[in-house]
Amino acid sequence: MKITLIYPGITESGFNNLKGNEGSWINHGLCSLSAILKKNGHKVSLIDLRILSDWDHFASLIKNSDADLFGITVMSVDLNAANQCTEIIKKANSKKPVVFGGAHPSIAPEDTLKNAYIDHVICGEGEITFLNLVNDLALGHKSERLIEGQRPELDELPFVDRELFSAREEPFVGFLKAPFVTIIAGRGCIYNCNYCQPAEKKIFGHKVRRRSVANVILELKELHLKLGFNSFMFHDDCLTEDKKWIEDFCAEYQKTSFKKQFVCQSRADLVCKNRHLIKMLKDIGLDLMIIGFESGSQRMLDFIGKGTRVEQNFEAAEICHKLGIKIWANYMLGLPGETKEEQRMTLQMIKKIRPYHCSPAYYTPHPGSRLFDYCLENDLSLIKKPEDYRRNTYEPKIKGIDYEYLKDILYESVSYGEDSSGRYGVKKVKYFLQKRGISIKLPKILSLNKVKDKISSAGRDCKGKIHMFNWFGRPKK
Ligand code: B12
Ligand code: SF4
Repeated sequence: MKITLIYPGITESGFNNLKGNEGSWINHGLCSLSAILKKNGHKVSLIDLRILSDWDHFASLIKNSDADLFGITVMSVDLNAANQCTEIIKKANSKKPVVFGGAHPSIAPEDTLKNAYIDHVICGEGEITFLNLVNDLALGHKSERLIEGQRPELDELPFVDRELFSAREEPFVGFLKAPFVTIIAGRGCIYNCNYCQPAEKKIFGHKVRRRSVANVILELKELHLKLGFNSFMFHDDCLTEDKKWIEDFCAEYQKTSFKKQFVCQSRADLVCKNRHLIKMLKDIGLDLMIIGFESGSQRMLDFIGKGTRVEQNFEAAEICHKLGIKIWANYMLGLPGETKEEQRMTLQMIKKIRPYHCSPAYYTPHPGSRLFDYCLENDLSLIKKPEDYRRNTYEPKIKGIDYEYLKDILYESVSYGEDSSGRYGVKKVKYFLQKRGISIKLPKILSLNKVKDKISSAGRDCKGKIHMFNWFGRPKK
């Protein structure tokens, strides 16, 4: 069969825009589906909405398409875009099946099925079940509309088909050397943060399934031969959760004699608990650690079910500083019921942590999480449409939060990021002057680190495809 997979991830940046360096990243879910379909003799192509000019462009591709079936990956934010794709496909040829899968269908199957154009929805992991469905449909068999995905043995899956996406993956911070790749060593998360779970458990189950160390190393070696990459990032939600796996990985990785920078995500409590693991990871190339510190208020950390303590946030940061690992700090502002005092506590926390990069978000309720349900039950959400599920710092999300006040906190907090102090320092001054009715054009001042980042980014891509991170500069729509 000829299958066209669709990546509809245009909600944040729109069409014709591999916006920000993350915008260039492959979608591992689709690449994994593609690999198994191709291995079983099917032909697979991709429509990546991010590189199209508009809906007419999409419609013309569909009109000329010889695909027998379309498969669309859907995060909650992209639901409208995915539905629009389906409508265009069905208007062009109502007989071609459209299959939805991914986070939103797994979390909210009934909501997904509301779109009568969708032929099948696969919940959870798709490799085995989608392949079976495609094979059945090829034989003219009928199948259920809602199908529960069967979990694969990760080591038995072929490596993801990176050629599906035409764009080169770009590093998202300047000090990471290109070529850059993203990789996933496992699926699932055992933790229970209220702003996230049970979504992850609905997609991947209650346990973490990790690929064997040998399997991951083999993929890295293959990638080294094919792409000669210099840096990489683990997408795993919490890579350091399995002590034994990390120890084995570090030992085996050392044997490759690779000298590559890498990035992974972890939690403050785990960094504190297993500092020797963090040292081992640093020794083999860990240069940046993404940590969800989330809040400087213990009451808020407890409210979101993070399972960490504010003191652990500080201790984890100290461990990283001592080891020379840069910190990418995720934190939330504007949680339901958060007081101004608590917001200032988060600001103070960021000041003390001294991250390399500050990555704040206004708390955004996401479908599939307990906090999302809490916000609905208590009529707290300002979210009106799926697109509003994007996490950002320019759209109010929760009733009762003083977002004007939060802006002060936000700008001051980001100024403590090592990479952005200059830029946000200027933004901050502008913002405070504006508040006093003074509008001036300040020269663009960059911190030394930002200058270094910019130079290395520019060197990486002379076609100017790279846009530097712009989390905060977006104008209000
Ligand atoms: C990497 C990642 C990103 C990357 C995506 C890069 C890319 N090009 O895909 C970046 C950083 C850009 C990103 C952004 C966002 N992300 Co994100 N991201 C992830 C992360 C950590 C890994 C995704 C992944 O590769 N998983 C591994 C693959 C194998 O799993 P998978 O994609 O789910 O695919 C499997 C199944 O779902 C299914 N499947 C998937 N698609 C399809 C299609 C068909 C047809 C079928 C049959 C099956 C199927 O089969 C696949 C194989 O088993 C996940 C968390 C996680 N652990 O999955 C969050 C996650 C997907 N992201 C999430 C969110 C909220 C966002 C943002 C909205 C955050 C924001 N900044 O506002 C944005 C939205 C971006 C957009 N679309 O506009 C949520 C989604 C929740 C939801 N309700 O939709 C998740 C689940 C994290 C969480 N727990 O909150 N993200
Ligand atoms: S936020 Fe991270 S640590 Fe918490 S449950 Fe979700 S994936 Fe796990």
